Amino acid sequence: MTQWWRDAVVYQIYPRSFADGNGDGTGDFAGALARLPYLAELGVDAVWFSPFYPSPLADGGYDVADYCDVDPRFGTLADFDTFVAAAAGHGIRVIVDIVPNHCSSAHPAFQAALAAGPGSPERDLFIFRDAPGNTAPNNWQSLFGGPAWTQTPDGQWYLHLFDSSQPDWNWANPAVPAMFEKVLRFWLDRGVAGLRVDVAHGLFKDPELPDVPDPTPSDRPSPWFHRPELVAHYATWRAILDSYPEDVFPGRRTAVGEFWGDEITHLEPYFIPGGMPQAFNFFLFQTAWDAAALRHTITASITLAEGSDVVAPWVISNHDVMRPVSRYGAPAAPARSDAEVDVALGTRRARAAALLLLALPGSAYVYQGEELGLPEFLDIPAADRDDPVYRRSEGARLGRDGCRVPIPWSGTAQPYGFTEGTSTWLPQPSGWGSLTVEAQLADPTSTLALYRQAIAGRPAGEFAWLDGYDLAFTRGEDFACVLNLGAEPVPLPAYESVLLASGTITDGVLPTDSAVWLRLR
Ligand code: TEU
Repeated sequence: MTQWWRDAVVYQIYPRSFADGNGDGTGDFAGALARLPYLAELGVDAVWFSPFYPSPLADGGYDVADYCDVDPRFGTLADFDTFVAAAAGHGIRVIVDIVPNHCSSAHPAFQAALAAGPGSPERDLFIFRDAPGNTAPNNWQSLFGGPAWTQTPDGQWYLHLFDSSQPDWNWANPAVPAMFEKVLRFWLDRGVAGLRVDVAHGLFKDPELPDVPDPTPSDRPSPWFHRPELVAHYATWRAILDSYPEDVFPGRRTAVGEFWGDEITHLEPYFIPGGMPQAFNFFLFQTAWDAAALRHTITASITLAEGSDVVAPWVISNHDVMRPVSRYGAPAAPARSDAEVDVALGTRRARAAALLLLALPGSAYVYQGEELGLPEFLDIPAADRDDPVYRRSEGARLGRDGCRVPIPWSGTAQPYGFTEGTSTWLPQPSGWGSLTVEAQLADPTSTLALYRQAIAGRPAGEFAWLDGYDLAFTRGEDFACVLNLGAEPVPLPAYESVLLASGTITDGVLPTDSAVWLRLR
């Protein structure tokens, strides 16, 4: 059976912010359904929905209160099924987000654990501990800031690697993997093509729960990340995926793990035969705008996947990180206000990065709005900010709201066609009229046009670095992608034609901060 995901382009939908179908200012399945033709025209092979399950939305839905239903704000299970069927009609597969490390404190199992009290089997589904005095059981810190433990009224503490409203499941209790197997089957039986696995390097914890010398949050192997049990665990999930027939669409079901690491080597254990089919490669966007550094990252990434049947999709943005335009447009330090971003510079570089992303071998994930070249909205008023990262860090970290702003579809002012209502759940900035889908569809030089052409014309064939360039490679016999990250224009190799360019090519010269796809002679 085909492994369709090996070279697919997958589009990430953040449901709250993609398209609103009922006028309440929050995105939903009805809105997404109406925009399916847009996705089909963009040419993507699949969409991945960030969580849409019943949730208090304390962490944008990554706090799940029921893994097998749809939050009424997004629609119903029937709306989900309608979307899956309609997407299939456009040749688009659907991937859902599984959040196995933690749930919402509103989940019935956690509520039952609170009620049942210390020592109960209900509490053993989570990680509850006694601790002497008024100090937490150990020195672990939440990734969102502050201690990773919260005390309950009866004195016991529970572990949460993220927000205090996101208690961690106890994966050492066999009831937890058994429950998640049912969740997987629930969605696979509904015809989803795959799963995105949240915090895939989490789940299992060192049972001793030891103090660590340096509790600063990081993604290196630790008593809570990259535990050895994970590899065998994901082999069982792969077996479930592979047990599904090729009924709804050609090819196997897939799963993509959100494995973060501080170093590429931290991901090595997952690249084995029979591992989770895909493990995100976040190193591309974590690498500075520097040709040598990017070249090093790309080589290491390709080497990582060699010899395994695991794919490491390329990513330059998602709902957790600053949008590329703002990242590349404020190279010295992460910007904290819109005034610090050189949008023109960032846009040139983000367009070049898109041609890199879509020319590299293997699959690529595109986050909604990336194809429009949206900048981060950094100047969101404090009162409107929603991300728990902002709240827990008391503003020391701005959080991720700026990349989650509702998509501008049309018109020249807020809400830019996102909703038929007047307001949106997060504010949109003024001045996005030229960035709307409508405006960009009318402009053959737009970033949207670039993405559409690049997705339609992705190269195939063997990857090889092109000698004599800082950052250039060939695919097969006659395709080349050349990037210029330097300060001077770069003369291009002899070519038959320019297939696609992120900037303007004159006299066979590639301007700075741009990329080109060439048909070689
Ligand atoms: O993100 C995971 C995440 O943020 C950490 O695992 C990661 O280690 C670190 O932040 C990167 O250095 C996922 C979701 O994508 C995110 O939106 C959620 O907030 C988070 O899990 C909790 O569910």
